[in-house]
Amino acid sequence: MKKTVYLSMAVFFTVLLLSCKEDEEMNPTGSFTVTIQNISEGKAYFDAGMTDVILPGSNYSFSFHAGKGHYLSFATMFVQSNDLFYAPEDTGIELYNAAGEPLTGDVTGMVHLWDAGTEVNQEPGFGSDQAPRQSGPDTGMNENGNVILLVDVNDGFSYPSDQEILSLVIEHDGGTMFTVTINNVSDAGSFQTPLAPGTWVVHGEAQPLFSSGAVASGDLEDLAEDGINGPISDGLIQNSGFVTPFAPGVWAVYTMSNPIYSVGQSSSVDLESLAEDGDPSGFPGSLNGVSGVESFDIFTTPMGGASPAPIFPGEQYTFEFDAQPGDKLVFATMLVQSNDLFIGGVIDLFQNGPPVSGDITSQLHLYDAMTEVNEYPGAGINQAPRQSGPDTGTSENGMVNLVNDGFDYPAVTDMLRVSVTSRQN
Ligand SMILES: [Ca+2]
Ligand SMILES: [Ca+2]
Ligand SMILES: [Ca+2]
Ligand SMILES: [Ca+2]
Repeated sequence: MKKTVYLSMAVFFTVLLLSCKEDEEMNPTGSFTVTIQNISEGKAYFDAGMTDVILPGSNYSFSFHAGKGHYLSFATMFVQSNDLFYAPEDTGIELYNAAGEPLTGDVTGMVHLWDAGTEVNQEPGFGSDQAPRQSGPDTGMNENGNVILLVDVNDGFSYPSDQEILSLVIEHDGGTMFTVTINNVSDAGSFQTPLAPGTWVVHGEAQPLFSSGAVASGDLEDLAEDGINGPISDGLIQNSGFVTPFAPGVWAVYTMSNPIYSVGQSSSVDLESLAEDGDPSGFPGSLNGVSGVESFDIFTTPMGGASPAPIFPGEQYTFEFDAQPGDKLVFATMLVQSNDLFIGGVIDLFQNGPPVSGDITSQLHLYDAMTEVNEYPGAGINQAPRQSGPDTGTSENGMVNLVNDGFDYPAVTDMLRVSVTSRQN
């Protein structure tokens, strides 16, 4: 009986000893899942603003940046009317041709007089419900119509030609910058009218102000009947801005030096392709066998997606790996609406013992691979969405740096959220 107890105790201690030894020899590892989410607020338009009242014989100019694929729309009331306004076609004026050449010169022929369809027309310059004479805003007989070209209205009144009232001149100031001037030339003719405070917007394929043949918005009605441009402009401005996808990228777990980028060091050809063209495909080959690199892969397909693609607002990439104390994670993903910018970060995967978890976005930075000269964000002709092919643009010194090019970018924390979940093994 005694013997059995001693034997059992011996077995127990042996097992205890063995399991302790095993714990000592085996490094505690962690399993990690990283999620990179594009949290940018989607914007329908690129830029927007207001125009002032333009009296006969005067003009108003405004400037903006735009890229290939951008259009200009604007609207300004023909004041001596009930609800007429000047504007281009509902899809706007295309600012670059297919070859990427900017539109310049006198483009008055692209501007038309529209009827908002919201107030019954009276004789131009005489109607008692027209802005200069009406008792207050929104006075006049409801028309219950649609936005259509005045030439299609047939209201029986005669109107001055567009060219007798205004001219529109577009200048290209170099790079991605344009200046547009609306001239009120009605002082030279027999019918004089102010052009009311208006609105402008730079956009992609869209009908931001109205759709020809459809009912006008209440904000357009205010602009067209009363020259009230605040509500329509505020809506456009709030819905305009720089928004970017993020491209497929690369991650690595390592112990020694960052194998993907180092500030002040030359970009590798693989980093150049990642940063300029969103193409990380060179990394699996070049990271293979690098000293201190323990694991790595590229991330290419958005969660829930079927094939490699950038992540647009609301979308995310995710990847998983195991690591042990002393390991760091690095990853990089291209800011797509740029020439060669990427967001990267280095994360210590174990801090004071347990594997890290949580939101690590504050540890990320916006870097410039310095392999291609930066253009205006979201408009440059050599940036990935608009360039004629990969690796197109003017080269620069190639030494990775924090971005410092004088352009405004949203804070990293307003564009991405990167979070880590982990468990100790
Ligand atoms: Ca009307
Ligand atoms: Ca009116
Ligand atoms: Ca650059
Ligand atoms: Ca490029």
